[in-house]
Amino acid sequence: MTSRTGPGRLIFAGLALIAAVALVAAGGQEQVDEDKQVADGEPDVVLELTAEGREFYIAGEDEENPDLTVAQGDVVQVKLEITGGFHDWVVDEFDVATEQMSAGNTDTIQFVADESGEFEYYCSVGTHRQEGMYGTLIVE
Ligand SMILES: [Cu+2]
Repeated sequence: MTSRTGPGRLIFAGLALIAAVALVAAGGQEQVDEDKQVADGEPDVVLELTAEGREFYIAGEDEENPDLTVAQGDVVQVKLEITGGFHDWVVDEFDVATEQMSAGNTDTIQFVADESGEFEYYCSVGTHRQEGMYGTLIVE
């Protein structure tokens, strides 16, 4: 007989949870962490980024993994469009991450850059970060 609490059920529950989190993330306005992860209201800064290979770009520009500069206290909106491969955009210190997405998809996140300093943004997919897919978010 199969057990109702066997590993298969646990895996299913895990997948359902991941799906639920993904749905919330896709909604954009739902709040995972009201203080930081999602900031309501109009952004002070909108960063339109693309990702392909092991590089992020400011949309329409050529510099690979560019420095991104914002002011402390800014509500920062990041629109990430995947133009090749499978990627996300993460900054640990601000607890922000887009969805991991394949080419053709876009995700928008918003957070408050409430600490000054230099922080690494990176792609958390596979070994992309180790392969150089990161840059610097400067909050000044
Ligand atoms: Cu990546």
